[in-house]
Amino acid sequence: MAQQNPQVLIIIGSASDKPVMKATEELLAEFGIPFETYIASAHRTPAKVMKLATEAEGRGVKTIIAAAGLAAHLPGVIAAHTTLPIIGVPLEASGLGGLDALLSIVQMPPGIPVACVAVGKPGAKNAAVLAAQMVGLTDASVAEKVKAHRASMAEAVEKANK
Ligand code: RP5
Repeated sequence: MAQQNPQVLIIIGSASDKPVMKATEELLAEFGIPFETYIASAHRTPAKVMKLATEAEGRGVKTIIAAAGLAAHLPGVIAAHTTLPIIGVPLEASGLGGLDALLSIVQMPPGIPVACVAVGKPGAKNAAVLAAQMVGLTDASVAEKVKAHRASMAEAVEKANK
């Protein structure tokens, strides 16, 4: 999905990551946040990853969500090329259940952080919420939508009780 002034970039390591990361796109759209999604791999297309990361701040992007499976170096490599906050989503792409990607993303060296969310679809959703919370720091309409989203979850729990 390409829009004119993206506030958030989603970068996924492979087209095979698209089904899970659809949840991120859906939530960002619900929060009314303009975003763009790219397929770029830290290992297969490193120059493209570097270009996206280095140009993002100048384009007005506030945060980058990076999702990958296996040896998931994508979020860390992006973090190495920009001081924008990076949200990493570990994906399950092997018999290891995503533990490989989780450790690859979360164990960043001091000074170059990646905010790592849960493995798979829960993390894909939380990446969007966390990005919206960041965007909401300077955009009151997004902050309101985040609060409304939280309230709707509470309502859903109460409804389930009835
Ligand atoms: C990672 O390798 C991708 O993010 C994906 O999760 C995994 C498998 O990629 P494909 O072989 O399906 O392209 O880099």
